[in-house]
Parts: sequence; C-alpha cells; structure tokens
Amino acid sequence: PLADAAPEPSASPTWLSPVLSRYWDDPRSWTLETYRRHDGYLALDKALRMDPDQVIGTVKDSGLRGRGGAGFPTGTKWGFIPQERSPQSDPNAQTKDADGPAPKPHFLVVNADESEPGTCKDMPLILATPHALVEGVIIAAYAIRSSRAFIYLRGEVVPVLRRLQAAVVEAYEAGYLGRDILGSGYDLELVVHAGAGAYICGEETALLDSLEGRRGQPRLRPPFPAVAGLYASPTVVNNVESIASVPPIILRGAQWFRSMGSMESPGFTLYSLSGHVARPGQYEAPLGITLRELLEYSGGVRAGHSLKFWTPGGSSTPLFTADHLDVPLDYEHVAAAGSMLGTKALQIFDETTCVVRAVLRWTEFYEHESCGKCTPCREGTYWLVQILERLEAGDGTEADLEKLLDISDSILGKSFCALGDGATSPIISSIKHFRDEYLAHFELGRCPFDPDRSTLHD
Ligand code: L3W
Ligand code: SF4
Repeated sequence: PLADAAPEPSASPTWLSPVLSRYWDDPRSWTLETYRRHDGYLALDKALRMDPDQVIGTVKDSGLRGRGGAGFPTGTKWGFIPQERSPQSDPNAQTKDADGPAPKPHFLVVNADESEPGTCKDMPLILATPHALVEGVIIAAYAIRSSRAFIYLRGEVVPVLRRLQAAVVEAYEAGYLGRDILGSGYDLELVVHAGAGAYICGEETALLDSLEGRRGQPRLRPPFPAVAGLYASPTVVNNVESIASVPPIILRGAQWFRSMGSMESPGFTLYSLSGHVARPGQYEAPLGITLRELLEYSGGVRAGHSLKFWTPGGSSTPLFTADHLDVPLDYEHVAAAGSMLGTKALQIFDETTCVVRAVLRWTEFYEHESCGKCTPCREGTYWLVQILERLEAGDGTEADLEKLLDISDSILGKSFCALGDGATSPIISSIKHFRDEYLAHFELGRCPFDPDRSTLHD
C-alpha cells in the first residue's frame, strides 16, 4: 500500500453491494462454519434438486460472462458439453461396449493460475472464502454432468494452496464432496493441482497440457476444450471468479443478477486496484462502474499527484489515460474506447511514472513468459525488449519507434495464442498516447524522469 493513512470515505456509495466479498473481513471467513453462517451450501442444496439443464438455463439467463479475461458467456460454454451422463470410471479408460465407444467423461477445470500483471482477485477470493469456490465447483460440475473436477492453482502461492486444500477436506468431511452428495445420488471427486508457475499455464489449453503432466504449451483451437479438452474429453475451463459467482446466482436467481450491470454485461465483479492509488485492493462493484467512481471510493490517486495512465484489464490490454476516467468498465464500453476489460486489473500510474520504463518492464515479463512455441512471439518479444532498453536509456532513434510498431504488427494476430497479442498492447497504445515521451528520451539522451540514470540497469 502506498498511502495507508488515506481517510476512509464518509459514506458508502450507492453502487456498493458486495456479494463475493461481503464477509471477507469476518474473523476466520475461510472456515466452513463461517461460510454456512452466510448461507453457504444452500445454493448447492437447491441446485441438486434441479435438473442439470435447469442449472445451465439459470446461468445462461443470468448472462454471467467469464471473469478470466475474455468474457465468454458461462452458461453458453456449459451448454456446449454433450448432455449425456459422464461415466464415473477412470478418465483414461476409453472402453467400448456393444454399441460402440463409451461416452467420454466430462471434466470441470477451474483456472486458478492467476498471473496477468496487476490481477489480484482470484487469490484473495480463495484466501478469504475458499468454500465459495468449492460450492461453485460442485454446482458447475453437477450441471455439466461431470464426476471429476480439478482446480489448477498457481503453485507459488502456498498459503492459498493450503487454505484451499483445507476447505476441500472440510467439504469432503461434511458430505459436500465424494459419493452421494447430500443424499442426491450425485458423486464428485475434486482435485487441487498446484502448477509450477508459468504465465502461459493460464491459457486454457496450456493449462490442460500441464494438468496432463506435459510441458504447458497452448494447443491449436478448435477443437475447443468443450469438445476435446482434458484427456481429449469434453471439458469446461472457467475462471475462479466465474465459478464463485454461480452459488449466489442459483440462490437468488438470474433476474437478481441481471438487476446489476448492463444488458450485455450483467452482474457484479471484482476489480483489482493497484499502483499509485491511496487504498489499493479488491473492489466489488456492478459492471459498468467507472474508474472515476472507483477512485473516489478508494481515496483517489496518491496525495499530491495526478493520473497519467492505467490499464483497464491488466497489462495485456491497451493503456488508457485520464481521458478515459468516465468509460463504463464493462466489456462493450471498454472495447468501444479501444481496449479490453480483460481481468479488470486497474493498474494506476501517476505523472511521476516513465511510460517507456513501465512498458519495458511489462515487455520483459512477456519475453520471459513466452513459451517459445511460435516464432513471432518467441523472437518478437526478445527484439521488443532490446529496442525498448535502448530507447529507455536514451540511446534510441525515431526509427526505433517504427521498428517497435513493425515488430508488434508481426506478432499481433500472427501468434499462436493470446500471449503474443497481449505483449503488443502496452507498446502500441503507449506510442499512440505518449509518442512525445518516447521522443524526449532520445532527444535528451536519457530518461527525462531520472536525470541521474543514463542506462536502465545502472
Ligand atoms: C467452444 C467455441 N468454446 C470460445 C471458449 C474458449 C474459452 C473462452 C474464451 O483468452 C483473454 C486473452 C488474454 N466453442 C468457443 C469456445 N470458446 N469460442 O470461450 O475464449 P477466447 O479465445 O475468447 O479467450 P481466451 O483464450 O480464454 C483470455 C486476456 O484474457 N487476459 C489474460 C488473462 C490471464 C489470466 C491468467 O493469468 N490466468 O487470466 C487479460 O486481459 O489476453 O485475450 O474458454 O474455450 N466456438
Ligand atoms: Fe507460446 Fe507466445 Fe506463441 Fe503463445 S504466442 S504459443 S506464449 S510463443
């Protein structure tokens, strides 16, 4: 935190109606006992009395869109799964019977590999209320007729891993997981898998390869996981926040969810606010809130400073400036304004930040995390870093700017997965909004924000 002393707002704004985060401050919010005190597992009880298709229908009607970055409608994705019951047997056993091949098992996989720069919502959610995720997993798996689910969690976050594992044990002991859940006849096994810490494993098909024990690299799509995912079987891959949003939707109904947000982007969501802001953290608000409103509530840009640029959805989404403070933060408006809502990671930078240096740091991240499978991203991110390093140090030329754009053009839309595209977003958008600042670096022969430093690594 940059300014712990920032005063709390005197009154709560009218838009404040936390659902996912409503009892994050409770002592021992992560226990089953606390979760039950807040209506925990009532949605599961209700869902198990519904037909699986009814559950899918409710999620479709709610308009819930995937919270992992792309905003794909969750209920539609579930509806892609073939609707016959999944065999309960070993997932690898592809036995044949007299009528031909046995139907393949269905799998639910939760993408908890949160690692988009600036994104910090899934880990806090699991840490505070792991049972919200576990209950969502059971309902989602029931809906898609799956008897085996996986949570693929970023392995470095050991406290989150331990807390989730403890919640899964509690859920088994309470009869919410395992055989004959709540006497419904429905069985579900849930496995928590710790990934080894690669950004690319947040890409759904690389995640599946990693889960199968292979090196995590993206697969060609189509086929999408809904058709051929884990062990080549129909698989739903959903983000943590998407799955945790399901129990309140089942409990309170699709129309209640639709009463928040907009027609195309309904509901509430978690925004991660970080950087030069008085009170960074997770802010739950209806989709369509603006950064201006969120800043008013979170104490604003740190005292004495002003907003220079920000990311609406992590570093893979084009930068916004102070001109975009009133853009409603939903999928449609952010796209219309030239960026993407992505993971809703709002990274705030004030006027003391060198945009070239910030872009260089992000690009170094993409170079490091490039999985190397395709040439445009593997080679392109390397060259982008080389050029940005000399530009930042004041050793570049105007031709370097054109070269950055040219290399970005060779990556954008020509890479195998979205990581390559994402790497170009900060570069292209920063040159669009801050060309003069790039020019100032080589006109001065140094970074204008740091007169004492002539090269980046001094
Ligand atoms: C069946 C079809 N399924 C699409 C499914 C697809 C996936 C979902 C969205 O990228 C973005 C990326 C990052 N039949 C289907 C279908 N699906 N058509 O819908 O698919 P897609 O391709 O639109 O997006 P994606 O590949 O999931 C996600 C951006 O998010 N991002 C990065 C986030 C990083 C993390 C992390 O670190 N864990 O979340 C941030 O902005 O750049 O554009 O399930 O299978 N016809
Ligand atoms: Fe790997 Fe980058 Fe190509 Fe994606 S775009 S497959 S991360 S090399």
